[in-house]
Amino acid sequence: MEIKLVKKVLEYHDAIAGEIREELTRRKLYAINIMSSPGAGKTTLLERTVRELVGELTIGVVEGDITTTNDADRIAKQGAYAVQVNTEPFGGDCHLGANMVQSAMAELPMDKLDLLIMENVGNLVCPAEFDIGEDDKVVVFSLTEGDDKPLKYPLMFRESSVCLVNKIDLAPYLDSDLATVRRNVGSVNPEITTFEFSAKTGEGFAAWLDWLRGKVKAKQQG
Ligand SMILES: Nc1nc2c(ncn2[C@@H]2O[C@H](COP(=O)(O)OP(=O)(O)O)[C@@H](O)[C@H]2O)c(=O)[nH]1
Ligand SMILES: [Mg+2]
Repeated sequence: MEIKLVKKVLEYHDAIAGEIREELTRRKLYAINIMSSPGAGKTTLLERTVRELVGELTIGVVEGDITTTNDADRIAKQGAYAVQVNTEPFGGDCHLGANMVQSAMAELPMDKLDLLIMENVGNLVCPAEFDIGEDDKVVVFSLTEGDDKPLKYPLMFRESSVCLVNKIDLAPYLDSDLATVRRNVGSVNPEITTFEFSAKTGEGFAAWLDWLRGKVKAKQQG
């Protein structure tokens, strides 16, 4: 009986993720799901992404956090449409669910958007397990977390198409080194596309923006 119930809940979520994906296909709108542990720099890199692309692309951001509207406030200041989802009323979930994303999309001017970004709740485990209708999952991994984390939390790195290695400005002060990070990320997912940058200083950021532009264009033309 219990197993049946769990299966039904998962089927319900997957069905909604399917509806989101259909809507995005119909709109030719590219969407990414950004995941990481808390504090890896998701919002900081999104602030810079929006700031650098504003005027070129119209961006909608769904912000997931257990509580507060801090991140949506930060993103809206940079010129994107931002909606905050708080998971506290859903029992303090540690990840965004497709139902939450669908509700948030109803608050966004979907007709205007060229790019949809979902910032997941900070957690290196659970968000990787839930489909929220995105085109690509993107994992952010900062050097301050220690270079062994891809080995310890492999699912998120396996599920993601892209790994954004952040906080490279701090490399001189840390034991983590980029060569080990590259090796560990690659050993868990040899197919993953990796960009290394500092969301704070902007070093290395241009290649990520170019990749994103290419994906938006490919979906619009596809
Ligand atoms: N030195 C440095 N700090 C960063 C960088 N990116 C983010 N931070 C800092 O890391 C902290 C957490 O960033 P935030 O974007 O809120 O992380 P999130 O929880 O993943 O959204 C903040 O104090 C940021 O200023 C970076 O590239 N270099
Ligand atoms: Mg954040």
